[in-house]
Amino acid sequence: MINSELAKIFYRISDFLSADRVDFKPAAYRKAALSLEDLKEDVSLIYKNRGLKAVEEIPGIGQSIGQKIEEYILNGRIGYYEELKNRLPVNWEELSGVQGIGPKRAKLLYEKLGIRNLADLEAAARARKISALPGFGQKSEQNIVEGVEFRKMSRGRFLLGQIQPQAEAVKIRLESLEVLERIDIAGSLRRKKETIGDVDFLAQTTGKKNIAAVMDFFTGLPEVEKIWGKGATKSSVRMKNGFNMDLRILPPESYGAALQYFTGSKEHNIALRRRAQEKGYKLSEYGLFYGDKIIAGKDEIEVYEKLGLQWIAPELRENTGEIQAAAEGKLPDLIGYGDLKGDLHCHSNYSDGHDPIEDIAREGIGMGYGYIGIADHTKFLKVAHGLDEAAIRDRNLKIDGLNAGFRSRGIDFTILKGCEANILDDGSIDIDNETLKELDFVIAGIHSNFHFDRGKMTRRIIRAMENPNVDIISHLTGRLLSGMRGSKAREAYDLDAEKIFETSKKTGTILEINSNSRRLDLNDGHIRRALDYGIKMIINTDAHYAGDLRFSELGIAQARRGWAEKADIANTRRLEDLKKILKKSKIH
Ligand code: DGT
Ligand code: CA
Ligand code: CA
Repeated sequence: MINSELAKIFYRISDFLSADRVDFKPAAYRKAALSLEDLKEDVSLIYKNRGLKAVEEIPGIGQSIGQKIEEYILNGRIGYYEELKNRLPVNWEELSGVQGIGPKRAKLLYEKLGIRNLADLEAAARARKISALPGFGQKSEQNIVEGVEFRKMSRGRFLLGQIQPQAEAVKIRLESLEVLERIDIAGSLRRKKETIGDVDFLAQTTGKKNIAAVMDFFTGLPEVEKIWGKGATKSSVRMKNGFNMDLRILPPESYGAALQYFTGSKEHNIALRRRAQEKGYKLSEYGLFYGDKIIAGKDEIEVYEKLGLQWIAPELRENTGEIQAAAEGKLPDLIGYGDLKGDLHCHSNYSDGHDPIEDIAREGIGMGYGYIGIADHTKFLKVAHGLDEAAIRDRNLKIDGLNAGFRSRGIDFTILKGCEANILDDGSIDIDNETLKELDFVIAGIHSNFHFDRGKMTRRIIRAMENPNVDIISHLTGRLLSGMRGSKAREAYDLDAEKIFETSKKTGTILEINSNSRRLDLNDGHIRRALDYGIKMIINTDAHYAGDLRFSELGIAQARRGWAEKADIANTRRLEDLKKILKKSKIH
């Protein structure tokens, strides 16, 4: 599909135009880019089959952009875009990934200091040349240094939520090959790490002809952009979306050992090999050996068993104590992917969500849930159409009506009335307590002033937790991972997590595990630490579309990576039991 290539170009054009401080046009190009990303049909096919007119009729496109699409389809380039690029010849991909660098600043940095890329930017910031420029100061110079560091760290990785569906789709197509006896996803994707470097497939088949057929199919996938290598045991490709995939072919006798090896992590494997050595064995991707004799290899479970270990779920394989726990038979009984009974963080079209409450409820019912909670933004967040007290009450009536409808039709499903209120600078909440009390639950989150220092930020959140009407804190650390659309990363707020966990324990405030692929906040490390405190957590999706409820899978993966069990997660409970831990100040 050229839709995503074109979308990328239009995002760029939009950025170039805003660097030039042009009005309106940047928004038009962004809109076109978004529309192309959502378009199911390949725009070049629309053009081919139904002509330019049909392209221009796509929402957000119109005549001028339509012609540029035509130009790209016919010539593989857009003159207007080339011209803009020549005027500002910087590596925008690199620069825009740095926190605090927008198009206007990039232009200024290029014109005044000749900064074209990340290396130039870092050098200039370290040489203190940036703070002297108009509109920059020492603080923003320091931020740039930190932003560059952070950007370097996260470069070249992709979000789990972006890669997983694409890898699953490829897997399904490979499964359709009759000559394939087995196919598995290994690597960080099997471990459900929040970001993925590349996708690792393992497959089982035998015979030259069959292997060649599988490799032809794999390297011939329509999404493949470049073939790095193609052989009898391994092929590697780059996909049009920018990520790499490896496929390894294995014989049945060592398939399990290879699955273990290529699932990693490297650290887990090193520790496991050491354990094998201590027992007088040798472990490799070919099997577990005693001298020349293979004692395990066919099945992964057997490899662990022969090493005196319980089978370890891939999400735990990071060498953070899982091998010891497996040896003692003390691995956690992890929360399962089907264990959630509801989702409390859904935005409806009363605020900035896309869908009406009834559609979100229908999706929840379809997922087998017993309840969902509507947590619309509140008034401080104007960009998200935040609701004031009166609007909340108005929406509550609507929910009461829908619930009455479920009861009268004998549907065992409840919509809970909630909100995602804002934690203001001093830790107070932007909705009055009387209104909060009328709700079934209250989420509070930070949506402004992310840069507070550690003490101030920690006090701010603690004060919110001490409000008896606040049940849940959403996305505690505010970190954002950078996505494939080049969306910016944001570092976690500077806060004292230990103090917050203590307060959570004391006040009974539940901490959210936000399932959004860019957030996954709490992260795995925090989840594990929270368990030490015995804090309750909840897995929410922060859905802005009804379909987003499905992303709970990512939050569950994160919870499993944090060693969480079913009982640790509030929304594995049935509604009656959940209610007992909500509204912590109220007697039910
Ligand atoms: P990624 O792709 O960066 O997200 O992370 P992984 O874990 O998928 O790493 P990758 O694709 O380089 O390799 C897949 C697995 O293969 C890795 O998790 C463990 C295993 N592996 C690869 N190279 C080594 C190595 O040098 N030593 C050991 N012990 N294992 C390795
Ligand atoms: Ca990998
Ligand atoms: Ca790999």
